[in-house]
Order: sequence, then C-alpha cells, then structure tokens
Amino acid sequence: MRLSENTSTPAVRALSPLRVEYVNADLTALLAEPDVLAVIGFGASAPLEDDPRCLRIGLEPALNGRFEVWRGHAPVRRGRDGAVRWSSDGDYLFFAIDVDETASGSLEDAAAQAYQEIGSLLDTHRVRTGSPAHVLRLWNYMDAINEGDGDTERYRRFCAGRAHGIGPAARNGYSAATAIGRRDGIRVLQVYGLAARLAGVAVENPRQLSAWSYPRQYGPVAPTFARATRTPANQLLVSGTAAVVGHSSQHVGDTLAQLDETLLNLTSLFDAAGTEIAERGFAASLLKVYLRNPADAAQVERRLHERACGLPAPLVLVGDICRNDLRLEIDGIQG
Ligand code: 3EB
Repeated sequence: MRLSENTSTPAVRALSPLRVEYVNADLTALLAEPDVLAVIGFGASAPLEDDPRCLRIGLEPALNGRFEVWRGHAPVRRGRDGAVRWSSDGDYLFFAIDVDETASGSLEDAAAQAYQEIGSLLDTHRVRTGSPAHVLRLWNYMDAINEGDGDTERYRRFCAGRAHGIGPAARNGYSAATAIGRRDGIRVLQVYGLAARLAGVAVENPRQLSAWSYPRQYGPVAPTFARATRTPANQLLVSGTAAVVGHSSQHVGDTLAQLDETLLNLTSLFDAAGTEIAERGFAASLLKVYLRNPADAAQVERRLHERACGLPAPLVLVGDICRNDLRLEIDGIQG
C-alpha cells in the first residue's frame, strides 16, 4: 500500500486549452510556427507537405475550403512511429494514420490495424516522455461508407474492426468520435486524433441512447464512441451529432428538420457537460457540418446562422453520414 503517493507528488499542472481555428493561410507559413500541432486541409485540391503535422482529408468543402489549425502552448516536437505520424507540445498529442484497405485485406482489417497502431503509439509516447497519453477525440474517414446491404455495409464492417483494434486506446472508456464517408474512390481509411497528458471525461446525451448500447438492428458490433469528451481544460470535444433521438433517425428526407433536431441534441449535450459549457453555448463553438447533398449547403448555413446564437462560420463539407436516412451531421469543439 502506498497511500501517501499522491500527496507526496507535486500537483499535476493543469492543461491550457487547445486552440483551434479555420483559416485561409499559407501552409508553409503555418508549419513554420513553432506551436502548430496540426494543419488539416479538406478536398482533393488542398495543398499537402511532407510534415507529420500536415493532413489532407478527402472530403470536398461545400462552400469555401479553409485549413483547420491546432495550436499548443510550447514548441512542438514531431515524428513518425511506424505508419503513425504525431506531434506534441508536451500537453497535447496529435496523431494520424492512413491504412490501405487492400493491403490490410478489408476495411474491417484496416480499422483493426489503425487502432492497434494508435495503441502502440500511445504506449511508445508514454515510455518516451514519462507521461501518459489519454485519447480525447478520434476522427474516422473512409470511402463509400454506405456501400453494402445490411450487416455487410461498410460502416458496420468498420465498427467491427474498430471495436477489435481499439482495446488499449479505450482503457479509460470511449472518447468522442466522428465517422464519415468520403466519395473519392480511394480505399484508404484515414484516422486521426487528439490525446493529452491528463484524461478527459466522457459525456453522454440524455436525448440519445449511448451508441455502444444501440440495438442489434444497427449492426452486429455497436459503434464505440462517447457523445463528447470534456477535456482537462474544460473544452468540449463534440462527436458527430445527427438527428438521432433514442436510437432512431428523425425527419427522414428533411434536411432542415434534421438540422433543428441536431441543434436540440447539441444543446442537450452542452447542458449535460456542465454549467460553464452550457452557458458558453454556440458562440464558443467551432463546428463542422457534413452534408450528404451539397445543394443543401446555403439553406443549412442560413438556418444555422439564425438558430445557433453567435456561432462562428462553420466548415461545411460534403460527406456521407453512416446511416442512409441521415442527411447531415455536425461535430466540433466548444470552449
Ligand atoms: C449516431 O448518432 C450518428 O461511429 O464513430 C456519429 C458519431 C455517428 C460517430 C462513429 C457515428 C460515429 O449514431 C453516427
């Protein structure tokens, strides 16, 4: 028994917030800034540099494309461990991996491999730095997410592989996540994420059944994610959120009604995350909107501006939602 261990250890330094922005800026100039952890471009024409912090996601912007930039609070170190690219400022760890489905054998195998390799990176990081890396947030992008019928649907195969591979990455419960379909025909699974020296707290939405408890009708292996993660800096990392109430999709065929339901879900999630987050609301939120039909973009932007009080301009991307009957999904960071 070493009950005194905690009291004899110096207090753990709190985390400063991760700074996230959408910007129109020069990629080379961004990467030259010492505190830049990640620069994420969207669409086939986004520039890319051979730097572990630089990522291009194959989702086309519906309106204007911008870079998503993450900044830490100290000079950033970066590297590659096997297929995983990473960067860290000592508090936060950005990581990314692309896994070729053909080389792995299938999307399911690619997902298992991606999550196993991320688990290994987290172990290596712990050994290298002497401090743990707790996963706060994961993003998953794959081609043709709705292809295949019933349990052969590619999203369901992805869920099975992720659940198999995620073991070490989920030691402290699931983190927030997004899973969206690309339309680029490139059979490469893209996974990236954020970890930190201190753990976050998973937040569930009282309007929604937790995804890991979804009934059998949605597939043999339930999705393994939390609705949000509240970070040690009291930011809220919001998972892909759609017009799902309980476990059922609402307002099938009506994009704007699905948007309104999604906003109710986001408000409910903010409330569940605590007073400070509830009070900050949409004005402190940086959101991404994934739209199945790019023709909905202008209407959705207008409605968001009307209904999400003070919301900064979101990034609108064309992508397929993991249920055929959902026309839009929103994720982001608050605080
Ligand atoms: C839903 O509520 C919509 O499989 O990682 C949202 C966010 C959804 C993340 C995932 C799936 C995922 O079930 C789908």
